[in-house]
Amino acid sequence: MYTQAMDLDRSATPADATFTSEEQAFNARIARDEKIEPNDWMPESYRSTLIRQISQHAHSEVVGMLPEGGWITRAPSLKRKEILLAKVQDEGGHGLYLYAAAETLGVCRAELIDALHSGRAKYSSIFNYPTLTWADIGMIGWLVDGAAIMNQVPLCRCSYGPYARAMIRICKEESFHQRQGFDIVHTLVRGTPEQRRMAQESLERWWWPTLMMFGPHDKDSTHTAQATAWGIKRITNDDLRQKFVDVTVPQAEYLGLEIPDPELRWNPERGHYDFGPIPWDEFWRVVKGDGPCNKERMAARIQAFEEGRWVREAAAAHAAKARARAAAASVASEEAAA
Ligand code: BYC
Repeated sequence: MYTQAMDLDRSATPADATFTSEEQAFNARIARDEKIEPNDWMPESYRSTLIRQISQHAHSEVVGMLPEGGWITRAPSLKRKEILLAKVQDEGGHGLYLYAAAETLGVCRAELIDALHSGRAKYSSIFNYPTLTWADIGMIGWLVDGAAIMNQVPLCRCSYGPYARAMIRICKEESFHQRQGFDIVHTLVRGTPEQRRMAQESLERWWWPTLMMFGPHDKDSTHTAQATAWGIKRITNDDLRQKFVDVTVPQAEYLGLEIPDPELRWNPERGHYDFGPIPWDEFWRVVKGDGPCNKERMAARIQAFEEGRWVREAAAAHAAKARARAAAASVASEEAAA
């Protein structure tokens, strides 16, 4: 349902005499849709763009555990609790694959985490909204994971090998997450009038923040043109947002829920749904740190990081001792052989 066509516009790849021979070879590989691997030559700006995007993506997965994590103890049944626990663990795993993919670009994880904790790195705006009711857990799965899949399926064909390969596994898991969210909402809309109201109220809070997840309009997007030329981004922010709206409106109709947009209507000439203006002031406020939960989210992440410090230090001390023992054993065996 969320699969994308992924043709890359080859005309976007320049073959210019002002490029060095290394750059020309790199551009030719991008034009042939070859994967770039960690030890291959790459322009520094390609490397830094990937570090920025992959680490922000990793941070989003890890911060994204918080809004749902708070509902694990309050899930309405043992089955829902088990599913939610597994989903939140999956998000932690996604963060780990992505930090590992970023590390292949020569940056260390401690630096990336420090950038998050000090407010220098971004993470997805969506995780700065509160989860007030159980319906919000359904909405995160249905809408937020649905939007994430729409954005991430094209990244499975990103030009950087380790990122593309991490995304394949992540997308498989996100697909399950989206379905479990839809199942929660589907159950609520078939429940009591109060449960239906809860689902509708939740949709009203999550709809616009979900559309903002795709990032600013293409005309305001700083990175899209270059990221597309490099085969990192395959589909623009606006095109992905439109695909998401087109897929989601019929799902909302099936659920009997009303999307909170009076301007939403099918446009037969465009073959797409038209929708109303996105509240970009709110988006930038949230991105700049002034959303409903930014401070709470960062405080929770920093606390978890500090509470886990002794485990990391103990593991590092154990690894150092094991290395020293192995080195001593190898010296002893060399002496015995001499
Ligand atoms: N929130 O030039 P643009 C998940 C920033 S986790 C905050 O279009 P780009 C899940 C952008 O960084 C899913 N900031 O940028 C987890 C840039 O600022 P900088 C997370 C945003 O990179 C747990 C500026 O705005 N997914 O699914 O070409 C539970 C201009 O934007 C946002 C990913 O991370 C935003 N929403 O395009 C449940 C996917 N949007 O960096 C679910 C990977 C934009 O210059 N990332 N900005 O200071 C991407 O695909 C791209 O980075 C984006 C933005 C489409 C997000």
